[in-house]
Amino acid sequence: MTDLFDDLPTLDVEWHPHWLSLSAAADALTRIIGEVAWRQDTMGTPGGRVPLPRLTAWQGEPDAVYVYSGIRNLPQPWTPTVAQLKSAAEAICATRFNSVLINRYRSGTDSMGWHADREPELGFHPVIASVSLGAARTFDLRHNKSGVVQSYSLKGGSLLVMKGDTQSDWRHRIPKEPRVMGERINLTFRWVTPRPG
Ligand SMILES: O=C(O)CCC(=O)C(=O)O
Repeated sequence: MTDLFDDLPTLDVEWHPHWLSLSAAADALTRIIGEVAWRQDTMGTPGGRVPLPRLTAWQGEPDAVYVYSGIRNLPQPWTPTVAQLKSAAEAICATRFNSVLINRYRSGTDSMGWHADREPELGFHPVIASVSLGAARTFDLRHNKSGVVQSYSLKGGSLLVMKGDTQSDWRHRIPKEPRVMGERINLTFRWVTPRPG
């Protein structure tokens, strides 16, 4: 017998909307803005290379090298506040992370397009812990086969853990929201297969 719900895609995420208190999240935002060395990377387009619509940083263990969109990320050392968040994320996820991609959205006109974190160095069924600080932004997940979209409002202090088939079966994005004035920082803690820089 076919169950009516058999075809609905299941999304393997854990959602902790109030993981950090409001004051802890605000404090972490201020400290991370100050302690991280921010980069303005570029991406290739048919018209040539253009700046990414956000600032980024990659921190981690020295051998946690990560290549995405043609950008080879050599890790910067952990900074104090990022290291604290990493330890807390490891405790709740019961796993280890050796790196983090940090994205800084200066306002609602900064964004990230549809993609999945499927690089070989992330391995099969990666656990990725996404910590948000600052202004709330919409996070869309779209199922590859059905096109079903599931959205979250990633408020400051929230934690979304993506697991299982989330990267193989879904894509995700942060759409532009021009009415959002505030700044937002997102940290995605990951385990990448170590390799020499
Ligand atoms: O800013 C976010 O919440 C999403 C970040 C993201 O998609 C990524 O790091 O792959």
